[in-house]
Amino acid sequence: MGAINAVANLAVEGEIGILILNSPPVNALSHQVRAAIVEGMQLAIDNAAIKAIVLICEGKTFIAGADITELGKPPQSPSLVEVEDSIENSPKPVIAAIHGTALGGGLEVALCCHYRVAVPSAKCGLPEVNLGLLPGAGGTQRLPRIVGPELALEMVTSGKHVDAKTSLAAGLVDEIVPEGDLRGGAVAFAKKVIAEKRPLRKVRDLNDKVVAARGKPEIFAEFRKANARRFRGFLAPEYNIRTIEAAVSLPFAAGLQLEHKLFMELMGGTQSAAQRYVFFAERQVWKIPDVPEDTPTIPIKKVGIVGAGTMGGGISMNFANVGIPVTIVEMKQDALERGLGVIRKNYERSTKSGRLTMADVDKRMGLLTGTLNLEALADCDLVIEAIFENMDVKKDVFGKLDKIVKQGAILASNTSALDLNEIATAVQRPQFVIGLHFFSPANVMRLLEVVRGAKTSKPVIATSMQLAKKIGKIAALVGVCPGFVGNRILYARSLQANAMLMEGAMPWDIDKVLYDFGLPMGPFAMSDLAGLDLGWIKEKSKSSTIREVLCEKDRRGQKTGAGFYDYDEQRNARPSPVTEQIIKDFAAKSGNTPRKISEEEILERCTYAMINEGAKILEEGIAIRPSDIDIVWINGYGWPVYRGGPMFYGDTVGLKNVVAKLKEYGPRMGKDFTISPLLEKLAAEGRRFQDLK
Ligand code: 3H9
Repeated sequence: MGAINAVANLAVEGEIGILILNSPPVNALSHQVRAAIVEGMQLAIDNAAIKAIVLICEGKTFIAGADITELGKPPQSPSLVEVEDSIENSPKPVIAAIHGTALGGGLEVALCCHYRVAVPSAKCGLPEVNLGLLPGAGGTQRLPRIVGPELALEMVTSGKHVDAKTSLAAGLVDEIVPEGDLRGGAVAFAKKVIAEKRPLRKVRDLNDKVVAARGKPEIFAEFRKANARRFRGFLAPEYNIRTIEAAVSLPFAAGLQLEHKLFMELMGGTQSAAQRYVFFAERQVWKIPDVPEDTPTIPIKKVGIVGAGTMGGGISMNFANVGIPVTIVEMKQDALERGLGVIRKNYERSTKSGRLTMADVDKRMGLLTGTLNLEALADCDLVIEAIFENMDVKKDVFGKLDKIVKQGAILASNTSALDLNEIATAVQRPQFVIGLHFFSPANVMRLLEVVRGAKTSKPVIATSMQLAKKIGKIAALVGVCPGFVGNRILYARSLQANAMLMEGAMPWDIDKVLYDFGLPMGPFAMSDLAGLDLGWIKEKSKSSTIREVLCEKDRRGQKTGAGFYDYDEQRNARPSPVTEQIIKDFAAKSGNTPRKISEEEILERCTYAMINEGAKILEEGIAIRPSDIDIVWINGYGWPVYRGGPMFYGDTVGLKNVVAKLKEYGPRMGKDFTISPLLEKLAAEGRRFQDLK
């Protein structure tokens, strides 16, 4: 076996040369890996004993793409295209041997091999779109030539990984070889290629499938239409579609040229910069500086949930989904039955879309036990309290749980705003108390804010983070403050939105700006969805706020057919003259002279107030890093990923500009508004949040 460089070897087995890459963690196409492939190919070609070449990887996966850390930096030779040429133009057949995932540039390299074999668990994909990119090394031109434009469109715009069986059926993979013996299977396949004198098949020369789609623009028109909602605001999906169109309508070389041009355009834009940042942010968020990876964890074999309402039910589903039994406690039998009924209905809805079978539903429901007896939680390893937001009631429940639940178990609260440290005073084991703030609907939303109390122990934190991963959430560790990270920033935004109502803007003016910015909805549409009567008590209502007046008029949001907006039967919103009058009356009382507020001002005041609040959160150590705040807002509130989260957006706009604008708006920002010293400091130094280490 001959070493090529630190990340590759060339082994010779009879007539087969085996080029083995070993560059953990994912064999990404770093400069070193690229150099190794070019050199290894040359060595194999020069070796007269070798008749065919197998390209295979050590470790957990085949090449998972270009090295994302190198993207955007000055190119270093050999380029990926040179690597591909060295394979595709080889006079000896090259076989890609795939395990794990062949992704992005990795699949593009495999597509330059003459044949591909894979183990049954392998997956192939072109996920560049998730980085705001398109496959820039020929993938957009080669993939449709193998699998046809329809599947290619789906793959490049969704980034989804296709399993080995589907890959085989689509022609992407030529043979499935036994799991656990990829090398043996690939060598056997290579021998067959030699024995049968199979040709040096180049994907670039396959034209049948693209020719068949020529002159059928409806393929693309329909695809665009069907996915318009999913693609809203994103550049990359449309660019990807154009490259597949080019594969169909242009010769290979011209298609490649367009691919390169569009790739470079995306690469230089802010959307891709944001999405690449988010890729790493999603991986960083799990790393807690003072809770090392080897921190012991508590096995969670049984979970208890207090409260079978919307939150309790949704939370329970997360655990049942991964096979963990859950005991749900309610106060009254009818509430318990209602809660369990809602869970079943939610599951049954998934059978309609084909995501679950009825057997799956029964299995999951079988893991849920309802009871009116708190004592039934005695042997749980984790109990999550999910009752309404009232400190006294929560403390009472925690006090009881402390006496009932076995020692060593975690006692968690799903509070979205209350002081976790105060809740922890109700128990004798505050080190076992933590906040697990799920977002509604808890069975759907990906975000989990894990709230660290002053006394929460490291194993309890480590366990919570590990469990979050297990149930498919993305968890951000945050500290205790009103509203934690997500809702605290939301509050800063709503102060601005409400203030602007008093200055002359209407809810729909503000919502439109934020929707156009890329959020799923603005603050007023969101309030209507959540219900305006959250925390509203009829008897105490004194017509003192817009919200109170709306509730008094039974405009309590979507559920009553009216809130800030009027709703039709299909819940389509339209501006409401009633709301408009209420707002105008309040504005008149406030003494403001109404003015036309520009879209720019609406956007800046809302988003810059958020950035400012985020900076305060960092100053106070409530979030570990700016990118954690971005993860919260992307996954909990639908901040558009192509804008990278509020903190990244601040960096994009330039913190100097943010501060200058906040100062310009001055008193309009509110009498209690202050600029974060950290934000001012970074702005003055010309630094970004990303520069904070
Ligand atoms: C591309 O190919 C462009 C070309 O078309 C054109 C070029 C001209 N580079 O996710 P994990 C790191 S664009 C650098 O936790 P898993 C990751 O940060 C690329 N680093 O593991 C993490 O580091 P750390 C298209 C990468 O088992 C560690 O590896 N390809 C890369 O859950 C482990 O990652 C993609 O977009 C990379 N390409 O999942 C694929 N990939 O430990 C991106 C990973 O320090 N990768 N790292 O936090 C993935 O989807 C997943 O990593 C994978 C493994 C499924 C492979």
